[in-house]
Amino acid sequence: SHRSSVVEEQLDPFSLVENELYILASRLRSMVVAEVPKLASAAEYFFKMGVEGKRFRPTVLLLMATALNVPIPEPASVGVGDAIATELRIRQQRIAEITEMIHVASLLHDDVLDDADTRRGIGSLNFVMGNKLAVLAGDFLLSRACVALASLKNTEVVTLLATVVEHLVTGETMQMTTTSEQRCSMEYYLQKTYCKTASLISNSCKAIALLAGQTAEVSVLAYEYGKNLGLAYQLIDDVLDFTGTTTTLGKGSLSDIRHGIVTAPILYAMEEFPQLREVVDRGFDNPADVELALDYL
Ligand code: GRG
Repeated sequence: SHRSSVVEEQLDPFSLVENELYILASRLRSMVVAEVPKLASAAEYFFKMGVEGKRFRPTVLLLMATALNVPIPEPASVGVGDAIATELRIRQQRIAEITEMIHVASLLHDDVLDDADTRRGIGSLNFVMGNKLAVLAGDFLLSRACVALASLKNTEVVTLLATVVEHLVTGETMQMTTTSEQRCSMEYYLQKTYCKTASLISNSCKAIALLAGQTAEVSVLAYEYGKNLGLAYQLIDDVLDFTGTTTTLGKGSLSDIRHGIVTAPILYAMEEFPQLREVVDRGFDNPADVELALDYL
């Protein structure tokens, strides 16, 4: 019926930001243009059509902007309110772009560190162009993100997103240096996951709220929302590593456990089956231990 189609339309929040995501894609492509041809082709690699990924972060941020932007009262002269609202929204679009650039930079460096050969269903940049260009392309994206961030002229927002980069580096280091004690700790897992995944989402959500002119109190709520969403996003990603296929993941499944990385599904199974801890303690160097652990899930 007409009524149900209206309801469905209202229930599809993504349609609210579809056009802006389209604009974001082309903005990003122009923001990552480099002068030196090799660097240009490396930097643009994951901004090409068809390999942009899910665009989860920009989607969340633009929806957050939609939820928080209070309509600006129309002043006496017609159209000024609209102009202010548009300017505000453009600044928030910049945050969505910067966030996605930081995210892609971290993916490029991550694939070098992990020596991964696939990403988003195609060859990783390090696989296609080598480690050196992948590292440099990541640095280049980060630099372009910094310049875009500075142009917003909002020191609080600069601090938020610069701190995220520290968190990404910290999370990756925590993952790399996990001791056997830490491997079995849910607290360690959550701290690492905050740094690796949730910090970028939570702090960029907070930046959207601040730019919307919301109070400190509301900006903390936006932060908390982003943090919980980010943790949930990583938990689902962890489950998919066990249940997904190469086609759905864009990479091989069981990659975490094969790299000795213990994620939430194993931690929860260990709570239920304490005998699993022995297997986890051995570190999953032996493929038979991977099979053994899978039996508990
Ligand atoms: C240079 C900024 C920078 C950081 C260096 C390597 C590193 C430190 C951090 C890596 C952090 C990392 C890879 C975290 C994983 C985050 C994550 C959930 C990635 C997958 O995100 P999706 O599924 O990917 O949203 P798509 O492909 O859809 O964009």
